[in-house]
Amino acid sequence: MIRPLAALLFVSALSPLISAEKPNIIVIMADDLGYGDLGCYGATAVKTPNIDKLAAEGQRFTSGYCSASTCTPTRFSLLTGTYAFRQKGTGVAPPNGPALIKPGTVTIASLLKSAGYATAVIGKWHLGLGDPKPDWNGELKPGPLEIGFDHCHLLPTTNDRVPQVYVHDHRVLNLDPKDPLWVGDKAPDENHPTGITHRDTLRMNWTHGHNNTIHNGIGRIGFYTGGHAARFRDEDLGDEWVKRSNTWIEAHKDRPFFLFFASHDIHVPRMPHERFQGKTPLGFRGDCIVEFDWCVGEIMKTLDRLKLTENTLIVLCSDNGPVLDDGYVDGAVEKLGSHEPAGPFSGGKYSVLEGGTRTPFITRWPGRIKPGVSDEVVCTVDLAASFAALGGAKMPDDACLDSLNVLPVLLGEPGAKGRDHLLQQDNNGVNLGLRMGEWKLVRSKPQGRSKAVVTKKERVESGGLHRLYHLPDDPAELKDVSARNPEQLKEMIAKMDSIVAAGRSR
Ligand code: NG6
Ligand code: CA
Repeated sequence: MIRPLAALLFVSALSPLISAEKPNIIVIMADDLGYGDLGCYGATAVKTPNIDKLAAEGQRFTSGYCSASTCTPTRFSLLTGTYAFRQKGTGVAPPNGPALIKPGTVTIASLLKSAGYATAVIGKWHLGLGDPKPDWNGELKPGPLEIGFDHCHLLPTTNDRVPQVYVHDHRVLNLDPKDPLWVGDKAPDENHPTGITHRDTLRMNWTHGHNNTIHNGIGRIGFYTGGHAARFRDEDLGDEWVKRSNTWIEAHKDRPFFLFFASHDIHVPRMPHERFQGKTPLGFRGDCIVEFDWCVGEIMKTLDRLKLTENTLIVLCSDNGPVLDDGYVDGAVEKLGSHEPAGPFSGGKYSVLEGGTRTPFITRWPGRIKPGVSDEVVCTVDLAASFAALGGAKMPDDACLDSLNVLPVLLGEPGAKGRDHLLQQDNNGVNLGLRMGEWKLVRSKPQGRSKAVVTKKERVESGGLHRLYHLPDDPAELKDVSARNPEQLKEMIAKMDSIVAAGRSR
């Protein structure tokens, strides 16, 4: 696309590296979406025509990963380009958690901003706000705006964690000062209705946790009061992300932009809009996949309408593998049938088996990418370095410590090589996985251990600490072949240790 000369000159003044070829970039991240959950990855019980179209017009990766098997660490490493286990406290963030990425940190957003991009994040954040905790009735900073985003419109943590309000730039949207918002981890008084005291009134029962404050007839994690005018309905979240994104894209159509579209779908409580309810035989879990696909389609339509499709790179990915019962009774288990959320892999959310982090991964840029399927290894942690290369941003040597520039692979260039190794982690990096070519090493910590480093003594003593799998014969990681491949095992243990100990892998 040729941008008007005046706009070009204006942007050139901001960054000497800008060029007319710079594409817009949209990262669409689903929540808890598994490898097998989309039509283009083999699902038949749920139809995903928009995402399938994206895949047919771009590169579909069979070894595309997120870096962790829960949300917060994957998002931390997507934005910072650094494995989350390197920073303590990056496991699933609580409702009153502080901003985990400190102002001044180089991020995917600050890199692109320095290259002249307009930047925004719309949707789920879950990386904490404020320091040392969020000031829900005041300014919510630091947050995305302090680490490179020009604009944010957020679900602050998760849809199952309180409070159910939107954060718009630095403030809770529609907050009435006469009805202040209070958030805590203990009930504010003994009469506060909870998922335990009022269980029979709930419209979606809980199986574990999720029995604190009730909102929209659903028990949540954590307690809150007030802020009634600011509260959303779960059913409307998808529409909200689309509406806000379309407005922002349209307002920035004349300059390169970077949008992080962070859907809450298909995280619990799964409560799709009424018009998607009952659309699949899989219950609300499947219906939320349909809602997510609809959202993707709406963004695609907006790009078409604004004639931006040709010069926009879309990366579609997930933040961790699938889970069926994540705390609510929503039919996901009972209605599963023959659907395989993790495709051919074992494990899922919370696991370092392939199902935990090998997830859908699609790139489309009609002006540049030839359609195809790629078996090369790429990861969400690589997007920072790859986008820096694409946008012409200079990356300091001491930033994005694990982000590799895999841009040629993302663009489907013939002969381009992806990663030759990738570390995978669970929520806190207690358990690790290492993919190297056809091999996979799994390190499960002895119970009660929480450090990422294992001593030699522990390794010898703990016998079953490491398992080795040969993925082409055994994608489901069922047969430990470490005893038959001592050299391979030794090499991979040494590699895993060195990636952890070196503090960086770039
Ligand atoms: C767990 C929650 C789970 C989900 C997860 C975070 C319980 C019992 N389980 O602690 O429901 O919220 O955290 O999910 O509370 S994530 O996709 O955001 O990482
Ligand atoms: Ca998730």
